[in-house]
Amino acid sequence: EARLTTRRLGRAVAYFRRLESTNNEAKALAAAGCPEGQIVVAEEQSVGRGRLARGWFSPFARGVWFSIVLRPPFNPQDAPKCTLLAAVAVCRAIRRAAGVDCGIKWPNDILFDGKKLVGILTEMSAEMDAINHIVIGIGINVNIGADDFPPELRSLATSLSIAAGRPLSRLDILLAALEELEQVYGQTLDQGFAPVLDEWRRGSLTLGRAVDVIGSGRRFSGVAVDIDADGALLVRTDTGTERVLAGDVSIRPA
Ligand code: BT5
Repeated sequence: EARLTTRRLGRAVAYFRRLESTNNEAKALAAAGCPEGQIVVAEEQSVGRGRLARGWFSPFARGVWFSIVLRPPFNPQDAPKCTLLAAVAVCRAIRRAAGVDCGIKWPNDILFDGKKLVGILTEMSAEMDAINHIVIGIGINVNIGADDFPPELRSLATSLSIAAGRPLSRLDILLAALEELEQVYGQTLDQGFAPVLDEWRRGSLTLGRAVDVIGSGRRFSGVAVDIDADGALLVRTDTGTERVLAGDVSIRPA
């Protein structure tokens, strides 16, 4: 029987059959003063959200669709790194609970076999120069067959059951994710972001690759050389090094 071993994350659980978006519900709970570590889980999202008003396919009982409320003592500028933190933790969880080795595409995609397995959406509420709360929304495709994805996602998306070749327990995946998130978050509170950034670099599919970048109204190509202390992607172009704090990156085929 599965048992949650965390102390803080996932001790308060709001569970729903169907929500528009777990991030929306988590933001409402956070604004109403819920404890740090509160999670919101839904079996299905009717309006699951990606970044920039994009959608997230969230079919009933086929994935782990959840959000976590954190109240970290970080600066607002540290918020983008919380996405990297979550990606590192979820990669660990997937390796441990499903035996699947995945890679991270900057900033928020976890890929297997070049296709998206997990999406992460971090949203922050800050006042003055302090974070009020951060909501990290995580969508993990678990038991979704290749033919179950809508046609437009078939060449882009994959699931743990496809990767592992067998169905998996969604509860096991959720518990492992909460445990790894608590561990990585605790480590970051103690030691700062350097260990997370290093683990992110080791798990990265983006570094060292030729990339096309679209972000902040710009569009350019280059080679992704590193991430900086803010978690921004550094891309070497013909004319210099560009710093990308938010945007979309596509990796050129090798
Ligand atoms: C993301 O955005 O990848 C963030 C996804 C976050 C989803 C979680 S689920 C729990 C929480 N509640 C929410 O409402 N959201 C969070 P982005 O990088 O913008 O990627 C979005 C793109 O991924 C879409 O435009 C599709 O191309 C693709 N996509 C949509 N659903 C997918 C799925 N289930 N699996 C793989 N790719 C998908």
